[in-house]
Amino acid sequence: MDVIYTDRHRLHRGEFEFFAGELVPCYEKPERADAVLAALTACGMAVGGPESFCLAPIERVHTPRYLRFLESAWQRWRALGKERDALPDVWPIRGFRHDIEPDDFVAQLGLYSFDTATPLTAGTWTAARAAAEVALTAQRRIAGGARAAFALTRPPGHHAGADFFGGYCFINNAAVAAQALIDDGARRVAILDVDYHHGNGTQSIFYERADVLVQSIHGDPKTEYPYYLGHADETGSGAGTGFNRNYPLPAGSSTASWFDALEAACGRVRDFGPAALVVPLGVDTYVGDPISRFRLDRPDYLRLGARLAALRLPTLFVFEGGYAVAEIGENVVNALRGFEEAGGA
Ligand code: 6XA
Ligand code: ZN
Repeated sequence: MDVIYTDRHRLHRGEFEFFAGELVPCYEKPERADAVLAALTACGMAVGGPESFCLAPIERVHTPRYLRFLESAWQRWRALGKERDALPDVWPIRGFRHDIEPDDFVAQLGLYSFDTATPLTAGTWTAARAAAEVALTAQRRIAGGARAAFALTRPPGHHAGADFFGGYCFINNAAVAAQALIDDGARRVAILDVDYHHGNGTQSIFYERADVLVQSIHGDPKTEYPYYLGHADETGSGAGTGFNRNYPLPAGSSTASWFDALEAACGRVRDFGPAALVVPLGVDTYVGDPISRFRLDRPDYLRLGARLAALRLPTLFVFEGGYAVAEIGENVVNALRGFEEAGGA
């Protein structure tokens, strides 16, 4: 299967994040993508670079105001005399105004974000934009008739909404790719997010849409990040009613129950009849992941890939989370190999 990758991801290298009130080294680090690339190369997968794109396909998913903010953020932070990464410290929660953009840079940082785990750094914009180009290049392969492609994106994307960043994500790579598939003529696209964390950004972007089915299997938000979205009763609204499905599972759930959820989600993909499938692929479902609590083991990713291949759809995998760096490459390779060996590509 075609793999798209760029080493521009390394330009985004956060130093610290807040984790349960403590400043700790970022879990989301360049070594993650480097490890995946090494594993893919070792097993002989063809790796290509991204094409260039203007902002238009990214603006189909994100607001111009938000993208302008991201693009200029580092320069404005530097102009305040700052050298370390930018992190927000105030947010406009319930009852505050979101329609007026404050002039103050830190206030804007809060307007456009939702956590303290996602440092904005000197190279964040370049890396995030390059990741979107990786996803769009992989999308073009699918639109051009490829059976499958893997976008090795970093920073990840599925927590980023139309106008906010968080959860290590700035641009929602999978959403940008799904929208591009629609814009290239697909009547319906299914997204099946298998990362440990609920894809809140993707859900919010497509929540009122009937042409993009969004499903996510994840740790129950009552105890797991991102906490405030991802419950089973969130099924879409307006025209999108019935086109959003969540499968929250308790932290510590068995692998058997995870695959039961996958089976239910695949059944809904089949019934929806999409032209293509987008899979935000996080491997933080791995039993050894340092920040997550499911129990999938290495061979389980082969089974995941094989199950997705059985849907017989053009399939675009987009890399998301996974923090057990020593095993991350093997787990991603297994998902893609499982797909290929089951006749997927
Ligand atoms: C912040 C946890 C962010 C989780 C990011 C992730 N404390 N999302 O892996 O899929
Ligand atoms: Zn995750």
